[in-house]
Amino acid sequence: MGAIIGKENLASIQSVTDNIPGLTTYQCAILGLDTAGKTTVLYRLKFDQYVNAAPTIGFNCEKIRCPGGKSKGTTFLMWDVGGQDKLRPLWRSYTRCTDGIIFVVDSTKVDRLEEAKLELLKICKTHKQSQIPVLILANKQDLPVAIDADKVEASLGLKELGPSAPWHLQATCAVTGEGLDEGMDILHEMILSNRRRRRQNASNHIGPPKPQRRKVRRSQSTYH
Ligand code: G3D
Ligand code: MG
Repeated sequence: MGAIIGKENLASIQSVTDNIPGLTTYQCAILGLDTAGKTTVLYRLKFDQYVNAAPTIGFNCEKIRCPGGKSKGTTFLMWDVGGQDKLRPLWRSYTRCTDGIIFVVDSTKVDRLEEAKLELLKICKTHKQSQIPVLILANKQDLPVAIDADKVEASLGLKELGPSAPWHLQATCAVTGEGLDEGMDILHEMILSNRRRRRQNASNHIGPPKPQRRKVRRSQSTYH
């Protein structure tokens, strides 16, 4: 005989599975302007080595398992979506049901930071309601012309995003993998606290059962 799982039970099952690494696979979209380093980040996380990939036409998808830190064993299904302006309208479909977003920024392209800022703002506005956590990677920090993470943060106007978008900015080099594990740990933490908040909101909306009302015919019709 099948049992019916109510919303409250489902929420408590989720809170248990969230704490067992590998039991839940989180969905994550990797976004950012073209050539920021999204695909390099994806393959660095997947294979723990540098892969020189061709420009992405469409998307790449990989299941990755965090190797260390607090998020050790946590699995993510990563969607790396092309960043050319013609492909950006697709981002919306990839972020609709996602648990987290990784937004990759090329820290050497100062002249493209305004464009990156507008795209990031658009994403955060679209998901204001669900408050999807965003991990921003100030990438290519190995290159001498890269501006530091504080300057990237100021240029993207992250402080102006407000409480509707939980975010964290991490300095990275996707070629060597520096900064990626730390960033993934924080993204994982932000996802867990967002899920806890959503469960809390959902359980607040489950009130006591409503009294049954007698059916009353409120209108009559002459229409046959
Ligand atoms: P995208 O998927 O965002 O379009 P890619 O970007 O991952 O394809 O990377 C674009 C180029 O940037 C690649 O070089 C890649 O090797 C390089 N790159 C990515 N991350 C870093 C980084 O952290 N440091 C440095 N130095 N280079 C990086 P090519 O030469 O293939 O264009
Ligand atoms: Mg790519």
